[in-house]
Amino acid sequence: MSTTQTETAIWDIETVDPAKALEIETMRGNVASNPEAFWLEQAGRLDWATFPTIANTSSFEGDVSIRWYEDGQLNVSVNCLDRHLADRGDEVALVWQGNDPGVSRQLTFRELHAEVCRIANALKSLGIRRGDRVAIHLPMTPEVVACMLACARIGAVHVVLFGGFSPEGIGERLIDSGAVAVITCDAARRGPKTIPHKVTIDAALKHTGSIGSVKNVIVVNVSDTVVPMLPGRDHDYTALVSGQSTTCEPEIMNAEDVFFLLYTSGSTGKPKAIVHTTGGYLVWAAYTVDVTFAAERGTTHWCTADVAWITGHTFVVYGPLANGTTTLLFEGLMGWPHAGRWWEIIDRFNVSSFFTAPTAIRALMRDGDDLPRRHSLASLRRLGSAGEPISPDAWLWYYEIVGQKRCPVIDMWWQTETAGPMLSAIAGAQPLRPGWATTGIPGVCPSLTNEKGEELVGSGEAEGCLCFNTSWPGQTRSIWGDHKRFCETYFSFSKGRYFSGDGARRDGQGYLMITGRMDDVINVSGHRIGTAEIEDAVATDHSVAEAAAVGISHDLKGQGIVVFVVARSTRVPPSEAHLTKVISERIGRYATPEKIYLVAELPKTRSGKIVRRLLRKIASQETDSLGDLSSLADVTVVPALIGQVKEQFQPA
Ligand code: 6R9
Repeated sequence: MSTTQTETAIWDIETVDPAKALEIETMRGNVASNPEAFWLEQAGRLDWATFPTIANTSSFEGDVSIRWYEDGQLNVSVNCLDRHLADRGDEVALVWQGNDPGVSRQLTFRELHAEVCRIANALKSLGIRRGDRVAIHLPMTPEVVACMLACARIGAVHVVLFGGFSPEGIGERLIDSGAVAVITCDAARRGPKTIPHKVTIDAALKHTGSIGSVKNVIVVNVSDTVVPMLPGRDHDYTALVSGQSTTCEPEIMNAEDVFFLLYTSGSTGKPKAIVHTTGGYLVWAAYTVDVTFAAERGTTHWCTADVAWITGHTFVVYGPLANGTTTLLFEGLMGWPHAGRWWEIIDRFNVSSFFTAPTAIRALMRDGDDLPRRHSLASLRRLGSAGEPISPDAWLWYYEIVGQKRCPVIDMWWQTETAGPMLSAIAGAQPLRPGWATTGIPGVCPSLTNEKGEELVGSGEAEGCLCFNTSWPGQTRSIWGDHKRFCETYFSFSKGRYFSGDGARRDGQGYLMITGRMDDVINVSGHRIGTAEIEDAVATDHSVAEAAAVGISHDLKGQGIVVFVVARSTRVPPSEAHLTKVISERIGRYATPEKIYLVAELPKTRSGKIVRRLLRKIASQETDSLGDLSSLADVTVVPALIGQVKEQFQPA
């Protein structure tokens, strides 16, 4: 898949620091010999009202019950704020860079604490109580972080929703979660555009009608947009919050009380809300950020993910703040008002760890090497990537051009369901290898099974379905309101294991490479080909910025392959014949696509995942039944794409 030469080059780079390697080896040894003791020790990363005496009481059998730190009690906001007040209260907790390059704000732990208490008191004044669900529908502004923490303070369950969801999409989620309140804004700013929020919520609430349970809507003024306000239901955020007291007694939660719900992106069918609970989640957030990114005090951590994604929850909000490090929040767009915007922010705020998704890396790569080279980027120490497989090409570009060959690139594999990274290289402890999500972090037990769910035992070369044999503190407890679906989705495939839905390949050293979602497998005349395999092959060609492969039905072969390609430069686009040759040479003739479409953009969710379901429909000329588009970052991509495909389509 990746070029052997490339792999060897990086594999040989001496990144191993013997002291670090020993530290991680010791952790692995400890967790293997006494997992209870290891995980209780990790619980010591937090301040508990009642320290737990037991760690893991989970069972993957029968009615699946995942439980951690059962007799522990704590409050998340206390761990992210109060406990830092004494020794770092005046250090910056949150750096906010506004959409407008001239607007930014910094909040110390003390300031953020005061704001969180004010909001918590405001929520209580509306009758919102422990266990109530509160939907948060805000752009990347300081208020989104403060509101999440305010929910945590009073024990309310937050449900953060993407700004880009349609009214129907939001309405459905409000009904499913039983939300009693929504916190939104007038309208969000995204680059040169203003995106309506309040009117979307109004339409969503119309959609929920009498089955909806929302009693209150709180509206933050983000862009001075005049919006209709319904007396009795709608409240202006400033008027409601500013006069409140800056102290608020935290609600002491049981470790297994529900902390938040998060809807997974891009899935078809009824939306599913992944349930995370309080104690295990926060231990896991604190642990994973520290182990993978070394959360040192006084450093600034920037994860570009939207907070409405699991990566935003764990790597923007809870992980950094629980560790007492500074987290950066950026309201705007990557390339606006100029292509070097991200690099400018890194230099301006001395970002030390930077974390983004392969889709963004590919887009930055497309803009060329000059832009990052024009910036110092000297503050960077670690680079992270998650969300999709990263091609060796993009990995190397990130490493060489952004990291200047001095910052390790950490490819982390995780899911909404896992709450934090499960597979990840640990800088210094092991050699890095582009395209490989490396190994399980200490405490997780990945395994591969065949298609019948039987474990491919050992650590030798294999390819199969990625499972986990034991629970971890941040594991999802259920699907909200549908535990049966939870058991079936994750635990029925392989007895006694959590099945991730992804495929993976293992090499002789136990390194794992993600081959893509198992449902993204295309079966051409009996040959099973992962979409990622085809996309990686296409991406090795330098003319290609991005590619997405889908299967369409084919009379003879069962399925045929269609590839959508975004060229790196519109001046010298690759030819279809050339790319077809690249694919058949790298994978085999059986992988020869039926058609390659050159397109300007691919349809993506706001977390950057390519929506292949939609491409499949477009490739099959089924454009009148495209289904729910609510998770798309930009719906205008769809008609453009249909037009480009129509132009290039030649009936067989
Ligand atoms: C964090 C997040 C989960 C799915 C997951 C997998 C893909 C995530 C990856 C990766 C290859 C990585 N994925 N990280 N694939 N390499 N480093 O993305 O959560 O939105 O729930 O998506 O994303 O397919 O199953 P989520």
